[in-house]
Amino acid sequence: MSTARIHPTVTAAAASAVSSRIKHHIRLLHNGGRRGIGRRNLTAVAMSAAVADPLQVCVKASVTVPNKLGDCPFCQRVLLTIEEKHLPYDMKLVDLGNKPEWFLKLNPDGKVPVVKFEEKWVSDSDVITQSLEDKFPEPPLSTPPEKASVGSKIFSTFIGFLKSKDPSDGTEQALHNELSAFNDYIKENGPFINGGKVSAADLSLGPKLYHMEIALGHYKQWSVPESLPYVKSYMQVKIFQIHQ
Ligand SMILES: N[C@@H](CCC(=O)N[C@@H](CS)C(=O)NCC(=O)O)C(=O)O
Repeated sequence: MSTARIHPTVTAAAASAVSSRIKHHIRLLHNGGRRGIGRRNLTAVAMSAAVADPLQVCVKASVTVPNKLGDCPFCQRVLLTIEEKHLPYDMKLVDLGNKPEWFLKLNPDGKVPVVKFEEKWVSDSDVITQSLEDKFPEPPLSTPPEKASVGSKIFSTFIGFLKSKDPSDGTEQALHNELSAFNDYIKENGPFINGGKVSAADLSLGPKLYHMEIALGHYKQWSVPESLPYVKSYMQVKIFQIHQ
């Protein structure tokens, strides 16, 4: 496994924090057997479990590769949060193209991710990650309110550009503007949104940036411009790649 390229001017403290996280994830990868942890109902054994029973987590199954996690930034956000909190979990892969009865029974909306907390299935990644923070406060992952909205418009502008059929309608420029603002922010304040430590805002944004590049690469032959090196480095942090 290659070493993560974090930030062109990453500090020693940040590098060491990330490297211990990478070691943690390497252990998870070995437990999972391969990148992407692709076994149904896999129990991810974390290093310092704070709960006795694994959390039950339903996530999207890949549409192309059997028994592999699918492309869902909301599911990835939840899994990354659980892993950052070193909680054990059972991952149940759901075929969203043919939703099984057992899944529709526990979540009639039919959406993933869903997580079981105290016998109750909870949906929506915002609600789930907040519940994880409340129930398992260590390590704390909250992003300070004044930084919580950093990068928050990138996903909607990406969707605008993805859906656009008119190359001159300004949607590509709108996305570029948001990414450029994020590039400047990380250059000044990084390597993460809250400085040296990963926080909830990164765990939400990282998977979305990954999906942005995959989708726009596929449909528009677009990739993050070389002129935004801090965005590129941010996307390559290993913690975001564990469930890709
Ligand atoms: N706001 C929700 C969005 C979840 C969502 O849209 N999940 C998609 C997969 S990426 C889904 O379950 N789609 C299935 C469907 O709509 O039938 C969250 O943050 O969890």
